[in-house]
Amino acid sequence: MLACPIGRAWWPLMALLLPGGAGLAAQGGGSRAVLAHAPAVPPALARRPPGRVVVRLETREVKHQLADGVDYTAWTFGGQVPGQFIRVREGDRVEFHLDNHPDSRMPHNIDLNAVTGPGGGAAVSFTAPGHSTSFEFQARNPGLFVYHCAAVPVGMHVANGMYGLMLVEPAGGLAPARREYYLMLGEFYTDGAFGEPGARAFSWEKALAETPDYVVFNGAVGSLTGERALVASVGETVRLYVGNGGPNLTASFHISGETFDRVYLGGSSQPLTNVETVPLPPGSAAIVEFTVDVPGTYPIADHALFRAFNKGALGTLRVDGPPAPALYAGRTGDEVYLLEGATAQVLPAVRDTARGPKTVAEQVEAGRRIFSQTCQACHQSDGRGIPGSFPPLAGSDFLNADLRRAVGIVLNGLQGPVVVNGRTYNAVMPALRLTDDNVADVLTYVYSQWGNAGKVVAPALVSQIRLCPWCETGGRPPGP
Ligand code: HEC
Ligand SMILES: [Cu+2]
Repeated sequence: MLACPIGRAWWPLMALLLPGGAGLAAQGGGSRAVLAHAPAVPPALARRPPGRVVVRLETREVKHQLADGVDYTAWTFGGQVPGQFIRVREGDRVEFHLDNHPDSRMPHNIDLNAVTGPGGGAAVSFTAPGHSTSFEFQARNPGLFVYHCAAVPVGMHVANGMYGLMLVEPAGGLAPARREYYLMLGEFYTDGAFGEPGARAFSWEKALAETPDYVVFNGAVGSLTGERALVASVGETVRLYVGNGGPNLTASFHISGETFDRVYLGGSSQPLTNVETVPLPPGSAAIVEFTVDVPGTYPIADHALFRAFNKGALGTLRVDGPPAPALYAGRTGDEVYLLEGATAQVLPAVRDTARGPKTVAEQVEAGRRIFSQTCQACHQSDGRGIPGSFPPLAGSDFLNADLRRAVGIVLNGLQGPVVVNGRTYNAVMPALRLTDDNVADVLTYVYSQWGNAGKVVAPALVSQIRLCPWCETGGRPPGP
């Protein structure tokens, strides 16, 4: 988002000429704030003087997709989880309207942590279905603040998705940043296991025990992966507005491979610098800034890792641009690591070649061990994977259709959407550091199990594919 170069005197004209072009549009008794759905952020406010701003937010109860095949009735501010991003300026007088959709079954209200006054507006904004309430406040403290519903039972309204962020820009505006994104973590407590398909309902027991099935960015598993990954180019400054809606867990916001240059916790004007992980208790937010220097794919995660890999709190930042070998040289070696004096007996995965190639039975046996050490954590010991996260290898049409592709996946990893037995998975399988023998054995094992196609993979084929990854598909991993 670039700062608007147009001076103060031009501001009123700008608002008329470009409704929405700079965060506000002209309207009767004030200017109407432009709201945005995550991961978008409304445009910067062009350093205008403080004024009267009208914010209209609608509460709606909607059918929401938590994960592939998993539906949930979310309660929302603006129709999505998280709620729409509100952007005003320090000193603005905000005329706030809360509209509760006539189809709602619940009354709702709003507690804005940016408001100075009892309950942050909750007491005066209680709104029955089909009604609209309004109240006014001055945006006094600059910073990034959470808002949420505070109608009883409060925890349940928040657990159903009723939270969002409001930015109060400081009087002098924010420094220009090429990219701005809105990310919010939240938990879902359902009457099913993670990924269990169907229409799921809220679980009071799990919410009380603080054991969510889902911990996700922007309301759903996969909201920031594949085609929805965040993007930037080398040299650009990225500003993330990151919040935690909770309702229960403290988040540990992290991007793997990117140290944050500056982190402004809540409304602080003093940044923390060179931060690896940002602690975000429920009901808090931070502005996170960094410049991207090395191209590639960066995992965005809650560093509480079972939430990231098993409950959904995983996204992607894709950076394009020229390589930067001075900062990051990529892999510079890959060889078998043998303990000094080790023999084939103590390291059974490496075989005495004098005995000739392994029999298929030997390959399957060796592959079983590699599978339990390397693949099982994700694909599970019975090869059935975890719905919504890790695709099955047992009876996988994708695996059985193309042996060379399977070898390529084990060598190079896989990301982006992939359809296995009619279900789409969109996650990341890392490249695994295995020798050619290991890859041949583990795939021979996988093909020999669970009704799979019984193919045998020779180490020589693996070496050939390693030398020429994705040869057959012109250098790109084959898609669905
Ligand atoms: C860290 C977790 C993880 C590990 C470890 C892992 N995988 Fe995967 N694997 C995945 C994910 C996630 C996908 C789907 C990736 C996507 O959505 O693009 C996948 C996809 C696959 C696929 C293609 C889809 C299918 O179900 O047929 C194959 C084949 C596969 N993995 C084999 C293996 C083998 C063999 C190993 C062990 C040598 C292994 N994986 C280890 C996570 C993992
Ligand atoms: Cu509510």
